[in-house]
Amino acid sequence: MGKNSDYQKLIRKQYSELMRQCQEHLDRVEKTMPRPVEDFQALLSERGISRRSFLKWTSVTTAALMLPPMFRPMVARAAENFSRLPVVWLHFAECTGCSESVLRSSYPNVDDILLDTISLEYHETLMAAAGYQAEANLAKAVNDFSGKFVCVIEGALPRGMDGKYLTLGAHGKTGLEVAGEVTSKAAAVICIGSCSSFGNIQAARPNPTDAAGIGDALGIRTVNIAGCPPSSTNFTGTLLHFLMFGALPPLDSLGRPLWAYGKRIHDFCERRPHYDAAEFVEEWGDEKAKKRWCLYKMGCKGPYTFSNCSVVRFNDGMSWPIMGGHGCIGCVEPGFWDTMAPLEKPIDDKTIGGGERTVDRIGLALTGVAAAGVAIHAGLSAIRHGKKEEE
Ligand code: FSX
Ligand code: SF4
Ligand code: F3S
Repeated sequence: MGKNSDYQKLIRKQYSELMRQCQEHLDRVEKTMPRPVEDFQALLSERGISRRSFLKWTSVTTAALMLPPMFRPMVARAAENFSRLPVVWLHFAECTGCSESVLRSSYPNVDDILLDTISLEYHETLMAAAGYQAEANLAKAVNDFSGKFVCVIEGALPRGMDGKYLTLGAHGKTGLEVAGEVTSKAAAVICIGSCSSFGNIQAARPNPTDAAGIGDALGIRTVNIAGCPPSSTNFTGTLLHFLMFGALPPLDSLGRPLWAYGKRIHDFCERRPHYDAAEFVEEWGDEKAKKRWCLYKMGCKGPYTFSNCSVVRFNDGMSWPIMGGHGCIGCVEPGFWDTMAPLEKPIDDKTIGGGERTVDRIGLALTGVAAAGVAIHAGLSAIRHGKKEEE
């Protein structure tokens, strides 16, 4: 009892300290960063989001970020200041699905409206400029906001032939050169999607261009919002955390924010009771599929995958892969095209009993890896952009 209340006191003290840091940081942001172009509350009501829905969103987001309810007003304040954060958004080897999925939405929720207000100083898909003018715009943004902007990167970097498999712009610079120049001036580097995080399809065997994720290609620490494409909530939540504390959230050993990628899909899946009852879909479209039984035998890789997809979902919270009837292919994990193949068959073609034992063994091993990667620094990660530190 005594020990418990000492522990609670310690936690309360740590959270009060964190709150003080958060308030001080937001004061600094409001003093030093450019004023928001639009009034966020006015924008919400213009888009039909009531005050009540916004407050509900702050509760959900605070909980998702693994912060106690006392931080709700801080989440709201960070949202109101979202457009103060200058963002330079680079594209390398990818399909642009990440931009499409997070920046375009038919029925905007609060996360989507936040992304609409993002202060994009440079974004090749959305800007009108091209050629020399685009290069000049990038140089200006990097110069004007040196040390203050967040560099968001989509796409992998081909390293073969000194990076010449991917050249950009009027001067034909390689992706490696552009990424190196811009990230060296950024306050933080956030990789959006599995391509920039881990290389993804570009790096799948036999990887003819020697493509890699940004962290590996440049030897820097990056925050990896993995997924092909990733969820907009995981991206906005990470930016909100950065605005609130001036630091990145705690990450797992793969650079993914723990609040979003800390739990295994298989443990939060609506079909899990069917797995436990050994009720499996055996063929696409069979009676068992209609009953929404477990997709393990159809190759679901939820047992090996860490992400909050079942909670945050996609398409304005409407659905997620398993709800849609297909197994998870492990799109948030490094090298999933190779390590999770065949995508529509269990990795290990064993009997159900053997499969279950394998699943449980692998799941436990992966949980151990994630736990070992947890960085507990009073709720904050000290990891900032920079050269990789000694692990
Ligand atoms: Fe990759 Fe994003 Fe998949 Fe595509 O840019 S994570 S291929 S959805 O678009 O980078
Ligand atoms: Fe859900 Fe897939 Fe696990 Fe089945 S195997 S419970 S469908 S995550
Ligand atoms: Fe990707 Fe699996 Fe989620 S395929 S979107 S990690 S359910």
